[in-house]
Amino acid sequence: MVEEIAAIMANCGRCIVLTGAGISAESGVPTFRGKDGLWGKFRAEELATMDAFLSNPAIVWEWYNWRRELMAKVEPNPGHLAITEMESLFDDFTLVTQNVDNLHRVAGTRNILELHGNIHHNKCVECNRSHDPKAQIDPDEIPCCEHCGGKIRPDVVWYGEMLDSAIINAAFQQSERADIFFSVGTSAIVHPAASLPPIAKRSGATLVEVNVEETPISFLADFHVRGKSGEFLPRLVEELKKRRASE
Ligand code: BJW
Ligand code: ZN
Repeated sequence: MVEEIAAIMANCGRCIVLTGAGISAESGVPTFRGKDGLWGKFRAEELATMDAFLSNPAIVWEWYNWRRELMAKVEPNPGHLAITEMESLFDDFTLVTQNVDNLHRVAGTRNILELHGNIHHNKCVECNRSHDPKAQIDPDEIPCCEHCGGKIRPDVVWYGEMLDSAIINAAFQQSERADIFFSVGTSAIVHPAASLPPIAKRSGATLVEVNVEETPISFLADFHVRGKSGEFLPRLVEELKKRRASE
């Protein structure tokens, strides 16, 4: 399958890669769903909401402090690095990520649309103004915004919140124009990100899914690679490089 996909890629001008938590799993970052998606007795879905923050900001900050600490220690894996190399092999390449862990940037990928924000940034819960990125926030003394007195929260997108319109619109536009679209390490259930692969497919792109499991979009994929992104993507990039070199 590697050769077949690389052969198609070699004739493509526009490539999009959509990533989810699975690409960072091999770096040691827990995914959201499945058995790793539990934190104490809470599910991620119960903590990543405005309601949770309003009713118990301390526990939400404890969760984010724990994740920030973990994410500050981890490093990009061969999957992230392969995507960076892939970018250098296309004139038109966009990485759309649902991840907030910053690992794609650390890996050196440049054209990135971060759909769900960045866990290392802070903003005001009331007025949305950005605040100093501080590694840890004391859950018992959450700092307040100097402009409006609102509590400081992580600058990420919780359930029920709108995504940044410029970022999601750019992701929609690029998906409509893609020649080849990779959906990597995402359960493809959280919208609007989950609608990007079907949009690309409808617009004529070849759809490749790389996931250790089946997802709701697997049936749409032209190629469903059932395996780890950190193992498959480096092999694919090597194959593509060989083809590009012999052009
Ligand atoms: C590997 C691997 C390896 C493991 N290699 N693979 C339309 C229909 C129905 C509902 C909605 C809809 N439109 C909007 C909604 C509501 C909601 C939604 O989608 N709910 C669904 C659950 C049904 N969406 C929203 O609320 C969004 N806002 C919005 O649309 O605003 C307008 C609106 C408002 C109100 C009502 C209606 C519309 C916002 C979504 C924000 C999501 N936020 C989070 C938290 C971010 C902050 C943080 O990190 O703290 O984003 S939730 C969480 O899920 C996080 C992730 O980015 C996101 C996606 O998860 P992901 O990345 O796919 O991870 P997993 O764990 O689910 O999957 C990992 C995968 O990797 C698995 O498949 C593994 O098999 C695989 N894997 N190891 C390859 N080595
Ligand atoms: Zn404020």
